[in-house]
Amino acid sequence: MSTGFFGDIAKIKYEGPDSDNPFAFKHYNPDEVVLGKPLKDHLRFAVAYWHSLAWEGGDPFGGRTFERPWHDGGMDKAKIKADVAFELFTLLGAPYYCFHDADVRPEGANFAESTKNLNEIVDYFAKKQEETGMKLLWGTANLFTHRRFMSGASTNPDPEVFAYSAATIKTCMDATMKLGGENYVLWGGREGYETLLNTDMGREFDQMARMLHMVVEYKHKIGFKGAILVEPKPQEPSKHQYDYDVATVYGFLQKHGLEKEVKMNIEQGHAILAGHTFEHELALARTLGIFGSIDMNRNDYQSGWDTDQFPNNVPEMALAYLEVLKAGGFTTGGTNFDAKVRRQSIDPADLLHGHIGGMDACARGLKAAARMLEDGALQKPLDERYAGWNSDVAKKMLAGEMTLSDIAAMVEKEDINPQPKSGRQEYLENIVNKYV
Ligand code: XLS
Ligand code: NI
Ligand code: NI
Repeated sequence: MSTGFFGDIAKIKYEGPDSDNPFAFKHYNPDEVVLGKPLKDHLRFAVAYWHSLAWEGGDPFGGRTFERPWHDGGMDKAKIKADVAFELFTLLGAPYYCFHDADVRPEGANFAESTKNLNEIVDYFAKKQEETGMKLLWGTANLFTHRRFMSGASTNPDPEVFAYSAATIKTCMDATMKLGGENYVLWGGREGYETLLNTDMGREFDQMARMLHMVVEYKHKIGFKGAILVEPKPQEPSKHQYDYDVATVYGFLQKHGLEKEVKMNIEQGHAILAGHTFEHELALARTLGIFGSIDMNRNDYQSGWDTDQFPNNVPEMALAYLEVLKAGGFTTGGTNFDAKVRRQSIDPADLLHGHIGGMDACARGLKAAARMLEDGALQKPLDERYAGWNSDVAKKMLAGEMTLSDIAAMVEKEDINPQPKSGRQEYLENIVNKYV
């Protein structure tokens, strides 16, 4: 039975690029086969519960702009929210969703009551998943909104907050496991600091490492088959977020012997805030063997905060999906729209427009990436650029078979005099443009 929230809007179908129907896909045909696999299995789209269902449209200067029938309520309203959520996923043919505990259940008077509320909703979700065929891409714990977390979760100076956080993560991992979730995500919302005047950074790192070790231990204990993913972000809400970017998190994982256990959930907007491109973060994770999943959105390039807009920049997305494809594609991961409609976009239909546009843009990006890959459009020039390394002497240098002195003697004897070659950036940019 429909809630009526989306009126008479029917399931979104693919109608092709010539369609003028705003409630149709122009580029995302879920069954279209690309590189031997249907688009839906390449992209593995997920809707983020927090932005589309829980967020109320507030900003620092004003509160709620969205009037939703489930706001301000207890369990009954949480179930109405769930009904509408699964309608949204179904209309889009998502086929995945992601959530934090706090998005889906009312906060209880204490930990036990919050857990009871969560478990009741999890049972409700389980039924809805069965009815609709929707699946959980990942679950996570919100350890940043409630005031108890204002000074951090695992990195809090108060061990009681550490304990509360550990307990909450356990319940969220249980919930994720029960719903067949394919990953469990840790974004360190308030794991960072505002001022060193009140912060012992070394101690906080140790606390964070202990928590991550316990998460990994618990994953194995309960037999969770999904991936544990850390989501880097450089700033906001803390001035100095510890999980700054992929490189920083990798160093942390390696120091604590966790680099084989934990992978990355990489978000476009967070990459931009860190002063990187999205494809940089993806390429680095691929190179380090820790690529997991993506949070797809876009940041306003003029703002210094995480604007979480729906993505629409196809050339950028093509380069991002090229990295995903080079990493072998998603295994447990997927494309989670960690994106929200703007606060003036108050109609239920706007939720659909945001996702339809995002899904179409992703499909265009992925298809362009696949064609570039098939043609070796960027790989061939890259191979040419490094071709010198195929020579015997170059291989010897890399294999550690020559010392600095050997090399110096060789350069002198053979009068080696390198001549610069063009990096051809504009030529390469034109190739990308041809494919998008
Ligand atoms: C916030 C993060 C958050 C995570 C999940 O900026 O992107 O939404 O994805 O906690
Ligand atoms: Ni995110
Ligand atoms: Ni974010």
